[in-house]
Amino acid sequence: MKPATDSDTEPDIEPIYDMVVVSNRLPVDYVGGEGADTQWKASPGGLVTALEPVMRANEGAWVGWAGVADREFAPFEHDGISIVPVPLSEQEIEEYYEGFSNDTLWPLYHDVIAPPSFHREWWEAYVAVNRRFAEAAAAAAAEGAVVWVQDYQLQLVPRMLREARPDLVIGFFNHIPFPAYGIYSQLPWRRQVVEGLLGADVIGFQRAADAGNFSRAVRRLFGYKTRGTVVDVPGDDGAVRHVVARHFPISIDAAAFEELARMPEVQERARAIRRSLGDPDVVMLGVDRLDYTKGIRHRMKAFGELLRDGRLSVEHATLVQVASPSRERVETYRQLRDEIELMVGRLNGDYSTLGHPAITYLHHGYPRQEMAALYLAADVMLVTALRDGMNLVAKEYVASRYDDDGVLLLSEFTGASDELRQAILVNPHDIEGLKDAMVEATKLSKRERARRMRVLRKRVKENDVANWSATFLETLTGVGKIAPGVPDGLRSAVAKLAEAPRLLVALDFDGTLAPIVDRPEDARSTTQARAAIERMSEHEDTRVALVSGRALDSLKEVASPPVAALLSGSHGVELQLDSGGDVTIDLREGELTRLEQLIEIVEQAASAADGAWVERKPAGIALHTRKLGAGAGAALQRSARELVEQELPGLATRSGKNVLEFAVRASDKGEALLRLRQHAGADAVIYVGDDVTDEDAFAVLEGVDVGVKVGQGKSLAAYRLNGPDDVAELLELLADARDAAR
Ligand code: GDG
Repeated sequence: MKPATDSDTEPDIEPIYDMVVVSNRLPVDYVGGEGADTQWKASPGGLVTALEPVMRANEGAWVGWAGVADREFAPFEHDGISIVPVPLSEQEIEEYYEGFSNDTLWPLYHDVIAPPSFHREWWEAYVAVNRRFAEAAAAAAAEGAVVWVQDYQLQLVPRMLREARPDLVIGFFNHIPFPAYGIYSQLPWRRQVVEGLLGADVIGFQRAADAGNFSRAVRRLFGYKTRGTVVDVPGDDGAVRHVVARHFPISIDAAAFEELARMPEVQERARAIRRSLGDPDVVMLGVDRLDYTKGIRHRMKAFGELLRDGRLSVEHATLVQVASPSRERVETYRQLRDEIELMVGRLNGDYSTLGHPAITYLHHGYPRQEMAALYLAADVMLVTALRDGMNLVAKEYVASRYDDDGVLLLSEFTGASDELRQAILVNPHDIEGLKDAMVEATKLSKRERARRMRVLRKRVKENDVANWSATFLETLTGVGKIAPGVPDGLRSAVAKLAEAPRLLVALDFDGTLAPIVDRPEDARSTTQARAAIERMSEHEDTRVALVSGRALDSLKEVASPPVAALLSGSHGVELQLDSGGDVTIDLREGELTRLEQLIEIVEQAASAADGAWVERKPAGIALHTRKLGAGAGAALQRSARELVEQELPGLATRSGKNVLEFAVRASDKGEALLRLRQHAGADAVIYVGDDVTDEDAFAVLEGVDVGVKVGQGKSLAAYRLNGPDDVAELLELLADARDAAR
């Protein structure tokens, strides 16, 4: 295969995804095979669990590396999520991943526990690979989409994305700590990295302290103003962009862990584990990736000294250490493994007796179920990290202990220690203190264990991973600020609007008046909205307009608009200004010919794919791919687009969710609204819509006009509502106010 270079970055994907996650690794691993026989296996990490529901609900795409060098894969669909693989060459894996990410940034961000290496060629590879990820994300993201970039390997992506696609809403989450400026400032590329991050709208960290360190770095390096969690970033045009930098502590799927732990076979396995260890009184457990940040040596040193001093004995207490293999090609990690294995050998040689191991050391990865059994088998969980963004193991242990038993010993240098205050908190550098805490943990009464564990469990259940992603995305998209009902600000704006002598009430249909349904022909306005519209239409000085992307005929069919309503269909191409009157669209000769050709090309392309259907519109055609699934749908859209471009270059295209439209005459809802306003002679306009195409209409509002965006997503509208029910309430308020004003 040809090596991945900067030039072959044209990803084979349509910009149709409203939600795009970008992370170094994909949620699937390449297993083997070629072409159609390529096999993939889900790699169920915490992030996948957290984002799966969001991704499915939004038909999202996931951009990342497949975990194998020098291979290119076309985008595909896996379990309802569209996967967009980004290729990495062997050299890039060495320089960008093992080098700059894991041997420069990782040690630097973990308070230089190990010395970071700085190499200029690693930095160059980091820049090049970040650019490739940014390009892939830009290619997949629909207009106004939300793109959520994950972790320290991709810190330059937010800015690169913003430069390419200013329309996007960009979030970034840093899973590891962000160090104090004194340490961060060692990085030769410290300005570029902060600039990279500031391309995001929201930058998330694990702890408040991390967010504070970041804000300080911004002030020191650029002198930008920061107020609380907001950074003011000046743009080239003098305008200021507000970037939020704050903490969003990550968590786990607590219910899933509890469910695992409650399985009878897991409990039986937990008992078997204890028996195999010689049934000691106390099982201590450590579970970590084999990483120098995790404090594995400190914990073993403390345990060894307790055995040496006779404060613990192997008949009474044993230590199980799972150290799952990690980054084995990085030299520091090889050395660490040697050191730990030497220590384990020594301690076991010195203290184990037949049938009573001092330390059971396991250099393996285990299935989740086995992890749950280990958690259940452990009386004391040792989390002694020297620095850790969060530490999910601590939370998994707590979630598994539905029996309210077990003791968590937790380093205060983990993010988790901010929340899990009822753990026995330790400073792992203080070996004497650590030893005392370990002995204390073995001596806690059952009652005290239960008291602490109940509080810990409550905390982990309340802030689970679904909560984490929802909170982050709410902050990012502004949806969190949409309270149910009509907000006060909008109420007063409506009161003012109602005083206008002539008012135009312009409304999108699908998703605004009518809830979104599977079959477009089944869409209907809410009863309440219809009633309010009818009331307003009775007054000659209030004109109601429906402004839709649907063809006018289809709009009339589903909306049954009042006789007096003005109608705009096909994104403004069709206008009906008098009931029963002529639709103002007369295609010129050339346009008619092009339309016929267009219909032929698209219908032929669609006939090749089962489930695709085309909708003829007066000045264009829409290709619907919803029933094909995202992967096949995108492929069909791609081929249709290519065919049309070849045969009829220069046609207006518009891609929406599962639909690709071509038109022989370009128009949009903004142009439609200007015509409608003029026709109605309106002094003021209110426009309500939920779609990206409604943004063209919001863009032409002025003065006292009111724009209301329904649902999440970036918008020019000044107000927001949750959905059609709240739109109905708004229209009722408006109808009342209009009645009262006369
Ligand atoms: C980074 C940050 C932050 C481990 N061994 C096995 C296994 N694991 C699972 C654990 C846990 C996860 O891996 C490890 O998560 P941690 O949070 O403990 O640590 P990092 O890998 O360093 O993760 C960290 C995290 O990102 C999330 O933001 O908390 O601070 O460093 O879920 O259970 N899972 C299985 N077999 C193993 O052998 N199945």
